[in-house]
Amino acid sequence: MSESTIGSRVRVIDSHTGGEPTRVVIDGAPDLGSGSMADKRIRFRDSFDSFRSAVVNEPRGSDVVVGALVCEPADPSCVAGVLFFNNVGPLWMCGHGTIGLGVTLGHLGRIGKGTHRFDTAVGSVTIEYDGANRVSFENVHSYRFAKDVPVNLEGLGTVTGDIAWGGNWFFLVNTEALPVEVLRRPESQTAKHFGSGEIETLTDTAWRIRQALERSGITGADGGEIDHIELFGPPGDPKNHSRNFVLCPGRAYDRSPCGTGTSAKLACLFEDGKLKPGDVWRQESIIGSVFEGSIRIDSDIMIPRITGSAYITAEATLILDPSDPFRLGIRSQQSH
Ligand code: PYC
Repeated sequence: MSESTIGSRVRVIDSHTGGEPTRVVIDGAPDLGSGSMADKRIRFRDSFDSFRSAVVNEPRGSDVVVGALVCEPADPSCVAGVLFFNNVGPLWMCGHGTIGLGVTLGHLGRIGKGTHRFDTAVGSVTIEYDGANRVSFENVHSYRFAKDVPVNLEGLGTVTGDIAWGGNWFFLVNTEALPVEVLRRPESQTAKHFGSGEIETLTDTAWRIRQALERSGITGADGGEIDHIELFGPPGDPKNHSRNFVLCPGRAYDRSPCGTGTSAKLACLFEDGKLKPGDVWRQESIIGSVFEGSIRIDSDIMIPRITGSAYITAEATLILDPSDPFRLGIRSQQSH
């Protein structure tokens, strides 16, 4: 199937994990051929970008929707292969999407309560599904690449942050020095009560950090683009340890605490000696939803485990009418 032969019907199941939507494509996806999931990701990126846009972008989706294309796994121990993507391109991995996929496959009766493995573009991950709405997953090895990296923001001075891998590249910034007091509000004022101006301040600040990283040539290992920015403040609810605001590659913010972002945070805590195996870290999102994180060490390698809940919101058939001028979605203007 080439881009020009994208079908006219695509079956999807929508869910949300801690408020962040996932759209799982269960039928009508292009055939990505054989090879590793990393190979399939490249084929998907280079040859089927219109399919990506048709599924997640307006008018069928929005900048916030993360897509998950289910395909044959390359690793035979896995029940499914999955490629995650958003409004501007493919992601490497997605934590809230992994939880959403688990609940979606459970909803379809394709998996039951128990342990299963998914093959992703960055390696296999193991999930534990409770048979209803709750999923824990063991992510890929996560680690801090660099600590206290200074970056100069025009008009805001220098901020420092850590660069860490949690399945995507993150720049993690404690916001004490930033004019985003909205992230330091007390319990009663989670994002449900924020004005759009306050979310825009967070978005603008995070976006400026991302642009400054790009301008300064600061990357993850092997030149990996740091395309997720994670700002931290104290929790809104004292039961939790911290609240975050995560800006994704297409300038949409994660409504959930971000599974890969929480993995990156666990890596930094571990390397700072602030988290050890057996501890539970409760990461709150900007809208007050929570992921529980913990770690295990396997031959010197840190493996994060993230737990959250997802809920099915729709079963749908997307219709790609050949006469529709926006059949393949309205492309996002944000750079990737
Ligand atoms: O949960 O890892 C995540 C994620 C990445 C982008 C949006 N959500």
